[in-house]
Amino acid sequence: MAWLSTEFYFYKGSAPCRSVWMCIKALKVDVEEKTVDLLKCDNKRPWFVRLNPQHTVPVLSDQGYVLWESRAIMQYLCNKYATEETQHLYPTDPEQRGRVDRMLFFDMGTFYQAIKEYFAPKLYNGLPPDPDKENMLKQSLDYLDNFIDLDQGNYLLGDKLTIADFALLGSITELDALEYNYKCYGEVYKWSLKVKQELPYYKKCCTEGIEMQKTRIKALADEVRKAEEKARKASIGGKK
Ligand SMILES: N[C@@H](CCC(=O)N[C@@H](CS)C(=O)NCC(=O)O)C(=O)O
Repeated sequence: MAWLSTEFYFYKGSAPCRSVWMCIKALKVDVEEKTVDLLKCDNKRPWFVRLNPQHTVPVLSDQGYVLWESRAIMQYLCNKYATEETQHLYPTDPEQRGRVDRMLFFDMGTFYQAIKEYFAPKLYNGLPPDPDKENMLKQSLDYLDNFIDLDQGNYLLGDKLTIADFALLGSITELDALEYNYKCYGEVYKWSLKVKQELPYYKKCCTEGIEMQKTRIKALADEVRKAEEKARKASIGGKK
């Protein structure tokens, strides 16, 4: 019965969806996976806008309780479904939790924001990224690089995997889809490689989505290139 089930509305090509999906897998929560195809504008259909008036994915509907915003969903899922074994994902100790929250806010307000702003022309209009915004992205990668101390453990906050790893790794997968080279940020690169290799669900939750996003970005750029070519030919009186 739908009301009693836990549904996860998502699109593989969306970075925040990939973060939540990894969290669902880590917690072993039994969800019904419901694809909302952004390319078909499923998120603008009345049934979905009734669910989430902001029409974004991911959305979780847990026995009728509806939540959107990826980081809030991960916090909720841990609060509700973490066991002794998975408690480390969102620790209850105030100081440890504070550090996780700090990274979630850093991801939302600084890192993912910088990716979105720099790549907005490419993501939405098939144009090169905005050079005026590149420093913002470089600076946030620099911050992240300094936050990570792999001597303390393989994860963002030391020796325990937390939802901060899922959030930031989700953002990193967006950089992967955009084919942005972050190898020069040594700690970021090493951390991301380690968690990608270690998480048994990384491939399922991320690989196909990254490829989908790459394909969409390429198709958009091709469209723009063809339109420009057509306009150029028309302006010099060439044949169509
Ligand atoms: N801050 C939100 C961002 C969600 C978001 O913007 N999702 C995009 C896909 S990556 C979306 O659904 N866009 C469709 C729309 O805004 O209509 C989160 O982390 O969940």
